[in-house]
Amino acid sequence: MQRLFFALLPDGVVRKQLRQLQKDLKQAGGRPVPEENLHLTLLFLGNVEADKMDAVRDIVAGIEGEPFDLVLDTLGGFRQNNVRVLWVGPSEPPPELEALHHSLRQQARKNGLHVGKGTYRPHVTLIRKAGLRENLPEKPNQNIPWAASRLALLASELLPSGSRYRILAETNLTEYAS
Ligand code: 2AM
Repeated sequence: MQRLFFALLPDGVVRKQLRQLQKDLKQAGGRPVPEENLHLTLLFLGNVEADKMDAVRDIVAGIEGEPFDLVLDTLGGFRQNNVRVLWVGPSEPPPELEALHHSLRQQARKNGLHVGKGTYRPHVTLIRKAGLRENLPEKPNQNIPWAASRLALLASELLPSGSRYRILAETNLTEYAS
């Protein structure tokens, strides 16, 4: 059994900007997500049994699509398992992102995986155990433009020190030849 999710992984430039944003939000306190863990979840699968692993990897291998642009321009917060989480996300998620989420969801369902019903709220978690949202700005100092192309299947291990993620499969969205 492994705890799995599909995510977009930021390139070096976006990662640096996210790091900067974490520093800009120091007043929120809490625990910044380590740089290597920064990601945007496409679909959370939760615990998946070993006999489903091949199917899940195949979903990644079968993904087709071109890179697309999104802009991280909104800060938000929510409670998760009684812990306050602070995130940055796109105020206008591009249709390609929604389409990718729905396609992954459909394929996961087809393979008998349990996917929750909640609305998809694309975001990059920046800080866990953060302070009150009211003290925080609504927008980052600078918008973060992201040409998303790197998609991965990740396994999450919950350790006392925090989560550790391992990339199990990865694919790159590439431009179609014209
Ligand atoms: P979070 O960053 O908002 O905590 C690995 O845990 C990834 O899956 C994280 O991006 C986490 O979101 C997300 N995640 C964890 N539990 C989830 C759930 N029940 N529904 C949707 N996403 C979840």
